[in-house]
Amino acid sequence: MSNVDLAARIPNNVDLDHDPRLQRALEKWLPDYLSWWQAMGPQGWQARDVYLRTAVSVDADGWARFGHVKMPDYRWGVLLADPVPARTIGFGDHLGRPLWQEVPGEYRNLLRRLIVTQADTEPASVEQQRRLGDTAPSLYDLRNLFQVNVEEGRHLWAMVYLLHRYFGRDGREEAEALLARRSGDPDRPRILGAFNAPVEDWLSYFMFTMFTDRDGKYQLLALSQSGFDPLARTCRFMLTEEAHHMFVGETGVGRVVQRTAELLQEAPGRDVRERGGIPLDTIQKYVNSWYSISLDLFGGEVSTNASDFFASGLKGRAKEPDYEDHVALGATYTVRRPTASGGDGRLVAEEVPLRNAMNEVLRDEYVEDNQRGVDRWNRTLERAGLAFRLRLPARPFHRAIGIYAGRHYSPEGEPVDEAAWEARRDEWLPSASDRAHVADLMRAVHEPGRMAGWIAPPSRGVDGKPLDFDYVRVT
Ligand code: BYC
Ligand code: FE
Ligand code: FE
Repeated sequence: MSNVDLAARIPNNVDLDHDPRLQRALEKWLPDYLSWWQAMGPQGWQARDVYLRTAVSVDADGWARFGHVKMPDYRWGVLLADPVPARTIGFGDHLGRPLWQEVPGEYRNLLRRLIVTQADTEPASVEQQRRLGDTAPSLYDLRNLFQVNVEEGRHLWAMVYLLHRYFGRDGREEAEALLARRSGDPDRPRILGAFNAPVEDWLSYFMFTMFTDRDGKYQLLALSQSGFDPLARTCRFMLTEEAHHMFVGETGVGRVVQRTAELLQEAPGRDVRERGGIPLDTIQKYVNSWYSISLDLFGGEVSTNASDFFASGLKGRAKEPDYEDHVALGATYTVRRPTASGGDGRLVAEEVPLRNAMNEVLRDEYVEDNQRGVDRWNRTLERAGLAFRLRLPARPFHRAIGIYAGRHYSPEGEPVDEAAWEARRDEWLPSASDRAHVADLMRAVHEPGRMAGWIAPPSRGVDGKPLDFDYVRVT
């Protein structure tokens, strides 16, 4: 099963050549995908050679091949992880029953919605990042941007395969619609909030890959547990690629922190802005912004959708096998919700049925994972002898989805009224002048091995190559 047919027009390990109808359908979608990629993918770089890894197998060792390719020639393939022997449905009402290899009729709409929502984020992120190539701080970073972009394209392929293979005509229509929506377009926006937010500078890009791609990691972990086996296997392989996206984010922000720390050490007390760096409090505001937008991606704290996804066996918890109780009936979960409407927003603990709190359970794991990254950034500050520490804002801060939406909270989680929010907003979220300063620093650096002045070099290159390797051939 794990043999990948690389000679095929669509590389795959799903025996596409034994299903001519499906193969024709996907081959018909391929040119539409390529037109979308040309129109909405990295602008101005399609003809350049980029040192990219391509997934060529699903074996843990040696699944990727590196080489210079032009992005439109990237081999976007359909790859499913090998089946897990003897796996059965691991949670919900069908616990212990055989996995579904075809769509269970009663859950068709629920499942399609999950797949379409996941799928929609992939091209959305490519659209959000399409102009960043103009201002990359180094060829190393430029290459990493394009690597992430082509892999998000492959993630779209992964989901479109499921839509075409398992959902007939509706699936084909959804696959077309995925190429028609546009990030940030008021008339046909992408489905989820964060995927309509502009990503205009590289600090935002690193925050996006740190926080928003990490939502991807947790949603994919939850879907990897799915009783619908093709979805589980697809997501399992996507996670292999996803790790690099978060590496780009965490080390990207880490290198900015490091550079700022160096500038502060060289000239204590001086404004790092004058020396071409990004102030720590600006970095904190970008954290506040992207972290809170990404928290929204987990959906409401109390959600009947989440309960349905879990009960049906379609979407589990990130580490479902680690729990003892896989049915989650009768159990409760404590959420801190604002006192009833008209109240002042103070939070009171409330017990809710565990199944309804599954979004929050997943968010808990996500928060912890982020904290580990923030702790690593703070170690850099500590080593530099600086007192400043970065931190994740409290969960109610700046939320648009769920029980905190429509109210205001400080980064410490204290309720604040409208006037206080307006007065302090620029302390908590990037202000126009913070954005202007960051925008001003965004200038492309194209000399191999050189870095822009606002970011430290990475500790090593890609695929064992030196830092001054020609990761992207600019001419
Ligand atoms: N923005 O019951 P509720 C990735 C909607 S990222 C706008 O509270 P539910 C990637 C919701 O749809 C991973 N709308 O939430 C990262 C519902 O609408 P309806 C993407 C939102 O349904 C970087 C209503 O509000 N994968 O891969 O339990 C680069 C009430 O919703 C939002 C997935 O998301 C929002 N933030 O949970 C590239 C996995 N949140 O039904 C890629 C699949 C909620 O009233 N999706 N709404 O019309 C899901 O599991 C669920 O749809 C969600 C929402 C967790 C997203
Ligand atoms: Fe993805
Ligand atoms: Fe990603």
